[in-house]
Amino acid sequence: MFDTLKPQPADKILSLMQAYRADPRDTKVDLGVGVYKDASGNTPVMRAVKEAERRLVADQTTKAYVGLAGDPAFADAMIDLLLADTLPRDRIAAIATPGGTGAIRQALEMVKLAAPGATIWISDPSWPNHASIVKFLGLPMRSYRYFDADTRGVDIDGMIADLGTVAPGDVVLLHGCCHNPTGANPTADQWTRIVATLQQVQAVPLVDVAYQGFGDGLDQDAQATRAIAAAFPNLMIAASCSKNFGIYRERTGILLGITRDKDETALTQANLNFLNRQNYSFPPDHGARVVTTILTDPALRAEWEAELEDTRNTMLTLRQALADDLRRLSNDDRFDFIAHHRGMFSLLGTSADKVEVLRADHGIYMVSDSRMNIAGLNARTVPILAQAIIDAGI
Ligand code: PLP
Ligand code: TYF
Repeated sequence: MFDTLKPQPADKILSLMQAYRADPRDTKVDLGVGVYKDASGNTPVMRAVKEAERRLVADQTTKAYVGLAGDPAFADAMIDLLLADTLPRDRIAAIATPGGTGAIRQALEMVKLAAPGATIWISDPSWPNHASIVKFLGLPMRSYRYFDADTRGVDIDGMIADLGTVAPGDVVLLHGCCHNPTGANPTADQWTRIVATLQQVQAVPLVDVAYQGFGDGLDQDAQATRAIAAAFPNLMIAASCSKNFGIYRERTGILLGITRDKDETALTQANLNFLNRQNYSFPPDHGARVVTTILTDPALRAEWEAELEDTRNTMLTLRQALADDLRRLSNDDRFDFIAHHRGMFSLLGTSADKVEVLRADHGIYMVSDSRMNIAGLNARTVPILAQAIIDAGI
């Protein structure tokens, strides 16, 4: 059987992670995979997570199965974090999933089940797994313009024009905040235009929220998602706890299906449970329980929010420092976009050849599309990167 297999395309982000690990240079700088790193290059377990895990180990009396949708308390806590009081609870169906990737996968499986002819619209560019999973499931796919290569901001007119051609019932995948890979995000006014356009064409939004709290703050980063949730009868939200709780390997995420009313919620919930059962039965529980413990304990939650806020501010400081150094070295403002971008990433907007020069000559690793993980920098490496960018003629 296995002799019929063909090699599969590698994930360029994960291949880069391996190449970095194999590089013997001690001056190497990892701006590849989207994992938060502190100034010494470590990805710490957050304080509130450590404490929640300590309590879980001490207090947990059983590891028996929970339920196909996961722990209902996790759904309630995540719905509150994502949507606050935007919608009545009986309009929301929810399943816990293995990470945000699991949520995206289940969302697309749901499209296959509920609307097999629907086209999935993806931003150009987007996180590579989006297109890869859509393709794997055999769903029709199209892309919409998103990034303005000149300004390195959102090409809002191109985006609105493309979204205006979406057919009723098509699914439009949006990054709720902190766009990956570009770092460019619509303003509040631009989101209003996007929502109006999607309403006009009767699209079904699928909002990917993988970085809540990494951009402008927990509530601010949820504003677009909440505006979308309030504006459509049906939509899905796929959220990841990997980054904002720093629990990457625990595989913790959630998929929300927003419905018209409580009868539709019951039907949607039953189908989401069914999808979980077809794929892995019960979703992982440990990370979800850690998240629930933190979100429902005021003191732990305050501790988590404070550490997340430090993380966010560290990235903003690094952005500003890099933009300032580049302004000084280049004697112009063409790199100011780095300070305006939000989230972990900025797309530098240069060629794969220049990215290769940075890797070969300077040991600086960024994804071939020129995406840099800002959190991979520190006060020592910011000037090194800035000088290398100038030396490479970017
Ligand atoms: N969506 C986007 C845009 C991402 O960048 C990521 C990566 O972390 C995910 C979803 C899902 O991540 P995970 O499956 O690790 O929770
Ligand atoms: O974009 C990133 O770097 C993160 C991590 O298949 C990631 O989202 C990368 C690739 C992948 C899963 C997670």
